[in-house]
Amino acid sequence: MRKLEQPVNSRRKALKMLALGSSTGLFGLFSSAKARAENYETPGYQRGAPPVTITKVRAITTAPGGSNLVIVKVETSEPGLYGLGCATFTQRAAVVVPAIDIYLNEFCKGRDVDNIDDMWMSAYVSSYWRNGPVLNNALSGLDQALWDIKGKRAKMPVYQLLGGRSRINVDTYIHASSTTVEGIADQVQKFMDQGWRHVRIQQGGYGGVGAFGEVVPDFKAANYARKTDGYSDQAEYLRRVPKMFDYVRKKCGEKVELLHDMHEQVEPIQAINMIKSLEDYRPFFIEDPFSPENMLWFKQLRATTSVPLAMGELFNNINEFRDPMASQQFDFIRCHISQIGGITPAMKVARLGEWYNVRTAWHGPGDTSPVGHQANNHIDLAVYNFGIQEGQMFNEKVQAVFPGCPIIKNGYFIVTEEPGLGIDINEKEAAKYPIKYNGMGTLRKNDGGIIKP
Ligand code: GCO
Ligand code: MG
Repeated sequence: MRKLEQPVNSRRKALKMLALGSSTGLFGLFSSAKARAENYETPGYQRGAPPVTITKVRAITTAPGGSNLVIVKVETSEPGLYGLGCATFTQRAAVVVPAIDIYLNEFCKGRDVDNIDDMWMSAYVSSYWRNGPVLNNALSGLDQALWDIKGKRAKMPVYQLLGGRSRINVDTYIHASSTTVEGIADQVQKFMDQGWRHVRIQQGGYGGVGAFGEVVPDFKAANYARKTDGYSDQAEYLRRVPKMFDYVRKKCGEKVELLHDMHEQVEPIQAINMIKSLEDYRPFFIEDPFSPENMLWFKQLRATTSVPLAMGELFNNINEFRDPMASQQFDFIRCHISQIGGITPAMKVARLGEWYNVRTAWHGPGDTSPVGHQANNHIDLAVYNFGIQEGQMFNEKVQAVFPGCPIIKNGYFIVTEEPGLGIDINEKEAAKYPIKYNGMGTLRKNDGGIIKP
């Protein structure tokens, strides 16, 4: 069959069509991207108003209650509008400051305040290496401050942005600690009379430090290690805890919920045996039976006893607790929410817990700042699977530094309807209490071996 010669002009026409096709294709491509961009409407409340941007991210340190606190202040392009967040890593407070003042400030300047999750994730990966206590705390300060700003702009308390109220207020537990069981029982009774339903009982410091008489351990007699190092008689501690529960239950009755923090200070197998021996005293929860390095032991603990367990103030990242939560190896998640990066990740942890009946019991002693406590409280008020909140009473100095400090009434942290996190900072007052450069004390066994604090 004879091949048809293509007339020149038809080839030209074909080439023209081809070019036209591809340019329209290209035009289509660009126009579709442009068209897609056009679908992203400037939100109504922004139309006509330039987006509110971050002008400065800076750290404020203070220690009015004795604990080193780090607060992040995010200043914005809207006059008078700023947000506060907690970045408190009390044992290394000074190293969190440059992560905020140098890196986060540079990273955030000029950016829109509204896109919190995007800001969180972009800042989180911007260091490439991530998931550590210093950078997570800095990130938390930024994150909480952005939620504070969004609440102020929406003229709503943050809990409303997190889904609204799920309960009247935030039930708390308070600490009863004394070197004698009589002293502990008196405090428990006092707190019950003041309206608390949940009380944590500790004899002496963690691991019973200072409660078992003046004992000179062998390592001190041998002048080994520093004079300031502490000593814990683990065996004595393990014998005393059941006796403490027994005495307090007999003195204060069956109704009060009793909690205890083991602070991961004994060998895992010892912890399992001791917790089993507490079943009859119905603890509300036993906290930190193991250190985060010993998560594998939870399987055996779970198989040994049904005493409720709480874990997690030392957790920094999802890899440490996602699977143990999903396999229900403990009942309460105790994250120090600035240690995991703030409200944004804490809400994700709470939601994860909901599906596995793991309730929240966020870390909240004196080295969570009042701003951090407000962040805890707003989450606690909103999420379904709230368990209990560690309570803290703030002295006058702290209240003077932090106007809007959360208060406890009848055992409840009261969350107000103030916009944002409902708390402020008086920087002049804060400057009166400079932070100190101290870490956690060192604790040793009789022979001088280190005990994880
Ligand atoms: C708790 C904690 C604290 C920590 C302290 C460390 O349950 O409240 O265990 O007491 O030891 O926050 O700085
Ligand atoms: Mg604890």
